[in-house]
Amino acid sequence: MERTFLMVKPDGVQRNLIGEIVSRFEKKGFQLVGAKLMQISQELAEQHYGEHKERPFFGELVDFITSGPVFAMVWEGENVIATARQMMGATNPKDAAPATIRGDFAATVGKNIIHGSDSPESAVREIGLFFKEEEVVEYSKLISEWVY
Ligand code: IDP
Repeated sequence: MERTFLMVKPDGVQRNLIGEIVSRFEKKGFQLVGAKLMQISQELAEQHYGEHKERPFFGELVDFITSGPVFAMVWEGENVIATARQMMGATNPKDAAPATIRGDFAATVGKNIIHGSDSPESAVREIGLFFKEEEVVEYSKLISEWVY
């Protein structure tokens, strides 16, 4: 079963969208296996967004992601990495389709509500950055039989 790292960014927390976002992934049939409200340090932000270090918006991105609490999550399910990216919508909300999270709730690329791993390699890296092994819980639900 695949796992991905999803995070409600500070704008999503401030706008009371944690419940809405968790609900969408629950209803889809994915299983929450780790979650915490946390304040990201400068160091963790720079590690997490390391691939964007040379981009002109890097400073702005790190300032934003450390500007308030985020809600970090690990979700599990078949094809959850790619499906979660589809449910999030395009990076720039102006291109995000209706019924996606960014399409429905976000207006600008700088404040686009949610982060999600873009590949199996990023998922492993990001889960490891944000969660200790014992913070990710392995458990089964009877509903899985009705989803798969
Ligand atoms: P993703 O979040 O959809 O995976 P990435 O290309 O990995 O998109 O970019 C990481 C984050 O950087 C985006 O979610 C967005 O918040 C921010 N970002 C991307 N491009 C810009 C930009 O041109 N200006 C400001 N922020 C940007």
